Amino acid sequence: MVVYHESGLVDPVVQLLLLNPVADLPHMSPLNAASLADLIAAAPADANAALAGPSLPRYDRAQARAGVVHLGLGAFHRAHQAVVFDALLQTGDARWGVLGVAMRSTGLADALAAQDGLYAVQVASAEGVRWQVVGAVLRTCVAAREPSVVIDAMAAPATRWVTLTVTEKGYGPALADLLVQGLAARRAAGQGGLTVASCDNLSDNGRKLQRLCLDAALATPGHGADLAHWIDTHCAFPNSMVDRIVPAATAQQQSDAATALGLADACALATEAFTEWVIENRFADPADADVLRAAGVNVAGDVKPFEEAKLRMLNGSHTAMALLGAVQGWPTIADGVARPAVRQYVHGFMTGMVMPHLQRPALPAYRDALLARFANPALHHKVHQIATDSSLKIPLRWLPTLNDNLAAGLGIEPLAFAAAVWMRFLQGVDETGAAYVMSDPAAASLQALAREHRGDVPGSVRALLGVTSIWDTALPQEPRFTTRVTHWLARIQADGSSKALAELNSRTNPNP
Ligand code: CS2
Repeated sequence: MVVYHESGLVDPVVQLLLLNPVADLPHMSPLNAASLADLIAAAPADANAALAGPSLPRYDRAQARAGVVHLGLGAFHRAHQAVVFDALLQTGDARWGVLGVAMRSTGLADALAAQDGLYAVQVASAEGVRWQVVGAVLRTCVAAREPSVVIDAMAAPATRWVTLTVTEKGYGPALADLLVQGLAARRAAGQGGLTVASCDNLSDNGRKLQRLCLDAALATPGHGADLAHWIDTHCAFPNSMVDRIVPAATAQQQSDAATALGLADACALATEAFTEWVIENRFADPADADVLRAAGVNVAGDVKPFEEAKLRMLNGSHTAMALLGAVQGWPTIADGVARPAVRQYVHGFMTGMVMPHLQRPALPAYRDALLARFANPALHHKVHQIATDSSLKIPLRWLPTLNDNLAAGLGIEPLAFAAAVWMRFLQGVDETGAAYVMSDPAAASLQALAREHRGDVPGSVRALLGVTSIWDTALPQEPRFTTRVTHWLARIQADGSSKALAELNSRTNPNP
């Protein structure tokens, strides 16, 4: 086992691993550069495919350069962008190695460092399971512990990109400060600009990040305007849509990795076969467009149709199911869509409420593929993981759909129901009586509001829809919405969410 030295915050994933150590693998060698060399020697490249062994990074990692500084080293980056960079390194293009930066938690960064940045990804779908060892992460560090490493890396000649997966709540002053310090150092060092690519589930994510950086640069004492001008003219902030379902890693993946590789991997994780990255054609180095295309990335003039479809269909359904699962007490998304009523609800929500406003082509096929992905039995994607930070996710995932439907005079029942489920979720106890802890920066204030109005449905709805950071100002004044949320919360409180859902399905959602 890796010994984690912790002085501050512990990454929840690592915490889980610490609680569930892989006790039965005490004598196994760790995955690292030396054991990878042994694996490669034992499985020559041509034999690899035939034997269907794990796919391995066969390029010379010692020659790879850290061209990418990634902020937000977590499971998602490691199973998504790092896999693309790994594929580019595999083609012999040595520019795509990654410095993986954890923002605060030290556990994963240090565990990866102890394995020379290597980790195994289990790619699991109904069709089967394959393993891939990813070699793109060359080094790791922790921004809160060693900010100068991040700033120096951003100023380094080899660095070409910064990518980010810092979650919805990460787009604040601390991030802006770090990026602007790094970009200022780069400018002072006389280096060219960077591509700074947000890979978070925000609409218009590139432009939001650009605004954050420019505002922070402008506020820099002394040379703010010059710095902002340099960033604006030399750096590119493409919008992007990223998609791959990557549940938080558990000890199960460690023991599965041990079986698959014959090595102990404290950083193993699991994901699905599906992966998609659509990125706006806006790069500091325009030649990157073709390079990324060759690795399967969709470089597009306009990301919006893809981003809207993904946020509203996938993430919108995820949040609705996560809250319902938390309230009803089923543990994973796959458990949810295995229930005919939940499947019918999600199908009806996407078809009736979301799809009419989207431009992505072939939406029925996209919807059906999503339902199949949700049903993936191998993923064990926990509803409480997705319910995390719902107060920040709801505005991005539900509000545009609600506003579009209200503006067009169309029905809004599925999301009125979901809003009522969210209100029931705030009670912190599911319908079987089991208590849970809400993980949300607004948990304390939202739960206090819910408690204050307990037993008073109209009062609860008024108070909770009055939280403008979530619901904005127009919706809470819209009786077509408020009366329906009140109806559904009353039904849920009186008869439970299953009966309420049955009523909703019988009224609005034709059986798929
Ligand atoms: C999920 C996403 O946790 C969540 O909020 O909705 O992480 C989702 O799995 C990804 O966006 C899929 O690409």
